[in-house]
Amino acid sequence: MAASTVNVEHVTKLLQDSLCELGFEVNPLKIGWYNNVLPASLHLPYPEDTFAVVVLSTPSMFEQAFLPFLEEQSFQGLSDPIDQCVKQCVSSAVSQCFSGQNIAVSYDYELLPSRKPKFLAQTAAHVSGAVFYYQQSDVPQQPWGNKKMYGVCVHPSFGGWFAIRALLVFEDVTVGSELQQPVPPDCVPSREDRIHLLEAFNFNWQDWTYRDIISPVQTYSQKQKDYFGALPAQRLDLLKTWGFLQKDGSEGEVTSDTERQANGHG
Ligand code: B12
Repeated sequence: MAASTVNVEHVTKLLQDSLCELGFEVNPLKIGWYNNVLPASLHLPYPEDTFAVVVLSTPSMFEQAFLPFLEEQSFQGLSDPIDQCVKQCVSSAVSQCFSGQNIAVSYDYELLPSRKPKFLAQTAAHVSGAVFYYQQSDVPQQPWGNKKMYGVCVHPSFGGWFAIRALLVFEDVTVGSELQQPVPPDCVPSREDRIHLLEAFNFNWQDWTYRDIISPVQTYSQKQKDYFGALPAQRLDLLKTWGFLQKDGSEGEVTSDTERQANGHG
């Protein structure tokens, strides 16, 4: 299919209509914005005006998409239930809204054969303007010496109570100047708070205090906290206690390509 231009608002609204009620947020971007901040080895192989959308899950995804997904017994065992649910929601929205179009969908947990992530979720979310990605380099006179500190995104409404789930690249669609790059909302402007944020994310991520660096409009429900607070093997047990899985363990072991499960990316 030849490259075509697109009405960005129309495409974004179509996806939004389908994914918002499931607790997702969609944010448009151009591939050039993403590639511009990355070294060539991490570029996505598309022209800079290529249209893309980054998909985030908000706190309501758990109740609006995940519990119904379990209820429908769509869970297959073998891979992470949340990943399966997100994949089902995103791929059915894509095929309903844009059937026949070439759309490359990458999920946060997918790796290339080189073991690099298929896309850098935090960079994509930052350049789309959905969140601010706070990195070590955003702290003047860093107090950590040579220690590598992982960066963390903060959402202006949800603080850290969200996850970045997928990148959709509309391979045959280019956009022009009608899509302007938004400035991400800097909701942690002070050096002190940025230090506090990065230390909480790197040293105490299990206590989730980094998620409350700003006052969020909504956090995860207690049920969702129980789920993401559990290790993967315990999560299956939780699902069993909630009545979603058979107690004989016939769904098998949950495995994943990445070690993310041990950390419970929620
Ligand atoms: C591998 C991985 C890990 C690894 C390594 C972490 C790392 N950051 O490298 C481990 C296992 C340690 C890990 C742990 C966790 N992780 Co993790 N992880 C990932 C994963 C899969 C890839 C990250 C990665 O490899 N990045 C590569 C490095 C090199 O990228 P980078 O540091 O950003 O560097 C680039 C930028 O600096 C960019 N750049 C340069 N200049 C500029 C300028 C600008 C303006 C911008 C925007 C970019 C930019 O260029 C660099 C590359 O050259 C992502 C999902 C994904 N697909 O991205 C989740 C992800 C980063 N993890 C996430 C989370 C939540 C966690 C945990 C809290 C676990 C949990 N329970 O949820 C812990 C916390 C960290 C800790 N204390 O251990 C979330 C972060 C959400 C957020 N709010 O930011 C992500 C995005 C997953 C998700 N689905 O939302 N994780």
